[in-house]
Amino acid sequence: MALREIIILPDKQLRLVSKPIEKVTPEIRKLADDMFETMYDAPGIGLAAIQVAQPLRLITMDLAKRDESGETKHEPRVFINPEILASSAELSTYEEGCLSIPEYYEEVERPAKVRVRFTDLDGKVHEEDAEGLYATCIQHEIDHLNGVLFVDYLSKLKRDRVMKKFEKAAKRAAE
Ligand code: GNR
Ligand code: NI
Repeated sequence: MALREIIILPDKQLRLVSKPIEKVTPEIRKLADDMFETMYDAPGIGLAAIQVAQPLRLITMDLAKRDESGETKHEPRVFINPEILASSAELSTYEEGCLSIPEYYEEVERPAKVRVRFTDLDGKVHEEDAEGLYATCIQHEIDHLNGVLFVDYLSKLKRDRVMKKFEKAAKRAAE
């Protein structure tokens, strides 16, 4: 396994539409392994391949919570070519963050429940109902596959402010 660099705003690659994965090759398995290592290291609860500069429809996620003994068991999940089949009319609000927009958090309203179809690393197709943090996270990650970021749901004022902040920081770093 290897750590990969997470790209951050204003990197234009974050706006790419990622390509479907036709076959689970050793390269795809290696990419998924590296994404887990990168995600746990960050740390984050989800990661889309484009965040490590690979425009492929691949997501890693781990929503495991600490149990009573204080230990965290890993619950690694891989989503290949995920699709949202249905979304609830009911909405829920969650304070979101993104590893590609470090140290910025804002409340986002999204459908509270979604039905999702995806393929796993064995090529098996699954359909699941997601709610709670799972629903929020899978929608946030599928947005990445379509070049959409959570700041796109904020007011223009807030979005412009955060985009400018990251553009300035990139310019300063390039000097
Ligand atoms: O680690 C993450 N936490 C998070 C919190 C609320 C809503 C979505 C997320 S996903 C984020 C990691 C990330 O940027 N995934 O793309
Ligand atoms: Ni994100």
